[in-house]
Amino acid sequence: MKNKIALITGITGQDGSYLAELLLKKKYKVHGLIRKSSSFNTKRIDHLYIDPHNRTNFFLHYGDLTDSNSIYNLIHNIKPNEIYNLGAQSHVGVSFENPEYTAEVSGIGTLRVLEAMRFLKMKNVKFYQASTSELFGEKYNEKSFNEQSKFHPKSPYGVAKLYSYWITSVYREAYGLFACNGILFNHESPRRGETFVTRKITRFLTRRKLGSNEILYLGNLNAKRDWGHAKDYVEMQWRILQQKKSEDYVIATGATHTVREFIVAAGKLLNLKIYWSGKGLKERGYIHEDNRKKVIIKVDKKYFRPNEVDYLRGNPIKAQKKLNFKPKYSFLSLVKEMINEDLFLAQEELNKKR
Ligand code: NAP
Ligand code: F7E
Repeated sequence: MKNKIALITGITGQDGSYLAELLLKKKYKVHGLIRKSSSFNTKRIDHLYIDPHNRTNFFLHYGDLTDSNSIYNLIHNIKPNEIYNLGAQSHVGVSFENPEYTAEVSGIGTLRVLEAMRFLKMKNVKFYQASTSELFGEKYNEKSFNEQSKFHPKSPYGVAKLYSYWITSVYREAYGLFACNGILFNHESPRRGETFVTRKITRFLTRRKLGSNEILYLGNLNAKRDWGHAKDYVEMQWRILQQKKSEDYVIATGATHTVREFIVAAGKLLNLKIYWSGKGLKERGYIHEDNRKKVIIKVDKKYFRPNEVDYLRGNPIKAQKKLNFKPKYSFLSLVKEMINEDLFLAQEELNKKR
């Protein structure tokens, strides 16, 4: 049997790196779109790279989701069987600062890929769109969100992704493309970008454990998120494209936790008991150390968004039934893995300084 060929946009990101590993294990030829950057941006996939002068199933190509020609040429040249569109300006907070760029990449970028597929008459190619729980910004008398829930994005990122969601659905209906949306709730891992809240917390607490005296500044501690593990979720991205019919799926754990709960759980794993005092911008997180109360966490309004999604909890019943979705990680095993890997990193940093 010939190896299947996959194209991944966003291959240098958290999900792209895990998905590439998964597909290589399944004997795919994996092609990734990477952006030109003045410093290295391939840290998460360096372990997969083999000089193409040698035998390899892993190939990287320069391109950009804002550049139609680079996308068209790439798809034309590699003739993929599956396209995973994971590339995005994916930070919700940053999308308020760079709304136009976010729309270009996370919205119109999707159209560029779909248009290339349409021009090239690629009806047998399967397309996965990285949709998001940020489409649901508002709770309408429901405890959890499913594929039928009403969308109400609250950020330029959410609106860009809403465009991508609908254009994927329109190309499926209008041109018969096999195009699917995976509506994924937050998923984390030791490879999560360091400015997302979970990683910011695990990086900080592990350094603190090893003696750092920094303070962690955070925004909304009451926001609730449904946090899963990226490894479990990329497996579902693949399964969505292995179905007979192209459909949209919610992928979530079905549980939700506040940011504060994440901090407490992470602290506990490091034997750091965190106490809280004050409210709103005056809230502080502290520990007892050397018989003294030491403040280690403060709230800074800089990290609040102009518009916040307060509550996210997904309902993954469809994925459980049709994709046999059974995540391997629990909330606690996710936090534990992040803490363990960041503790290792923090120790390495310390060793370098000595
Ligand atoms: P991530 O770590 O931020 O990775 C984003 C990827 O997109 C990176 O490879 C980045 O390249 C690339 N990218 C950014 N701008 C680009 C451009 N102009 N052209 C081409 N590529 C570009 O995101 P992630 O957490 O892996 O998420 C993967 C996808 O799922 C994203 O679309 C995200 O919006 C979506 N999503 C994520 C979650 C989650 O909780 N993680 C949940 C739902 C949906 P550089 O490395 O060069 O920056
Ligand atoms: O924020 C609050 C923040 O930036 C989570 C992206 O992958 O998931 C991600 O978006 C919550 C929010 O993720 C800080 O206000 C408090 O309520 O880790 P985050 P996100 O915004 O949920 C969705 C599903 C995606 O699709 C996105 O691509 O934590 N929060 N204090 C903070 N957040 C950050 N980043 N930094 C803080 O200091």
